[in-house]
Amino acid sequence: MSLFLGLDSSTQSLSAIVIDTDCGTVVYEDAVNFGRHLPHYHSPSGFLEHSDPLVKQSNPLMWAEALDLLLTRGKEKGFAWNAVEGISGSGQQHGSIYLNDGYFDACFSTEQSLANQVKPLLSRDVSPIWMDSSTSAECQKIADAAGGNGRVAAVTGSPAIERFTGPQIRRFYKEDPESYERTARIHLVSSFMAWLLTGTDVGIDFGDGAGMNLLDLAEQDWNLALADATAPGLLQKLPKAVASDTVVGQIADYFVIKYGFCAGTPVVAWTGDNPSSLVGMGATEPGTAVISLGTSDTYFAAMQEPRTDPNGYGHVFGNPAGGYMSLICFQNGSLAREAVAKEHSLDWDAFADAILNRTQPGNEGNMLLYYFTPEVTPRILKPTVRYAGTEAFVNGQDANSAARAIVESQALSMQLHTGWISDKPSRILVTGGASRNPAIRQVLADVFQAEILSLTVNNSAGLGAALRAAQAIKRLSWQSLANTFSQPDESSRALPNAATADIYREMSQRFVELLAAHIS
Ligand code: XUL
Repeated sequence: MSLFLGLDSSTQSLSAIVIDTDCGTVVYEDAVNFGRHLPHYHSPSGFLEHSDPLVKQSNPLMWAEALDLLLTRGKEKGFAWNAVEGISGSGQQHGSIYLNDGYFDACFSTEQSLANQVKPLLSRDVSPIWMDSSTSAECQKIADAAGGNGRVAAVTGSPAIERFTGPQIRRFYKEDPESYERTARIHLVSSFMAWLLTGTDVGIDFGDGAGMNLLDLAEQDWNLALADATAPGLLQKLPKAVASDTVVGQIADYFVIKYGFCAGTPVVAWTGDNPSSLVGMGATEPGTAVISLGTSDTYFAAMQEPRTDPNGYGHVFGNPAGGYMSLICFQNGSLAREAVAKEHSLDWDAFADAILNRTQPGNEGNMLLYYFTPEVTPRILKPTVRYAGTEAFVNGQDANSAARAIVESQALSMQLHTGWISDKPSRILVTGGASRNPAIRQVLADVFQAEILSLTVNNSAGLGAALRAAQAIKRLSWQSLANTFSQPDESSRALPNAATADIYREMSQRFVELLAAHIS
């Protein structure tokens, strides 16, 4: 038996998956949902209410409390945490946590909860997360100071982007310079969680660090000019940038005493949820595209050399297995699908039935601009929802077409905005909650004219974390890990219907027109 624990701290939940690399099996899985299990944080979808729709923040104590709860649940269910030989994790990307100088002496005691002990160490009680789009002015300032967005993209893999950590740090510095001054360390969600586990000053890995507008991809270190353009003294507040397979510390005594982990259990650097998912999907070599359908929808693939999006929406991140990955993010993912399902009183079975059995590809021309919250691809700051098509559909009286419209419109937008990444893929792997829906897989197959397949394991980010721990500690090869754990679920295969190719080519053109008509 050789067990490795992967944790994933996502927007809406903290999940755990334990793999046994000797037997090639998943031996434990659990998840704490922030809205359901920690309602006192008033974050039903993982973030706090805010009067400005551009601002999206979470309480970082919620993530600390979720870690205690997840491990407590494991212990109560009789799972032996002491059998775990190594741990890694992944976090929602770009979000930042601000800590004062007490951070450097922190030593967690089992007398109190983690959240209670982290509270006095925060120099800012909220964390801006990836859904925040309030930093346009800061992006402009950083780009101007650093020699233009072309330069920022050439160095970091992305132009200055609202949700990226650098612009968020600048906004904090401008709004509350005193608290910024009191900040001794700034962590990403991923490295914050790794700090909780080890109690030591852990680094930020190249995969997640690339989502900050601060990391020089070629040098694999922080870029001084960008740090200076972002906020004064920033370089001293950033942890080290480290390779993704670095052992950043050993599990803190808190977890040994409280949950029974073995003293000395190594913790491998955490990374972003998308880079982790790339590993979990077995897609670390170029040639396989992945679509992740979660709170955000993302499209990503491994890349040998960094290539940036000519339209400025996409990103280059570090690939935890070496090299790079391209990624493009669509903010209106599952929450938009849920909003349409709720508006039309459809449960997920009825939603799938509406698409598979009650409507046809092309949907009689019905389409939806589905920007319930600001969007990053394409860049839309003002929430905009428009139904376009038949009278019944526009009047909200055609629930079946509404279900098809949200899925088709999301797929069309994804296809439109990902063409720069690679030649047309013939096979795309899908992951995330909505990838279990056969209707969504079929629409993706038809719009992309590609075979769509999901894996037997659902939590690809968590699985990627467990695989990364196993690779870093046991030095198992990526290929053998992928062959064992990242196996396609043959029953999930959706094949493209060639007869729909023309329908979607024409529809894509109309989607562009619809966007142009309503989005300035
Ligand atoms: C990627 C992005 C999102 C978050 C979601 O750039 O912003 O996919 O990582 O957790």
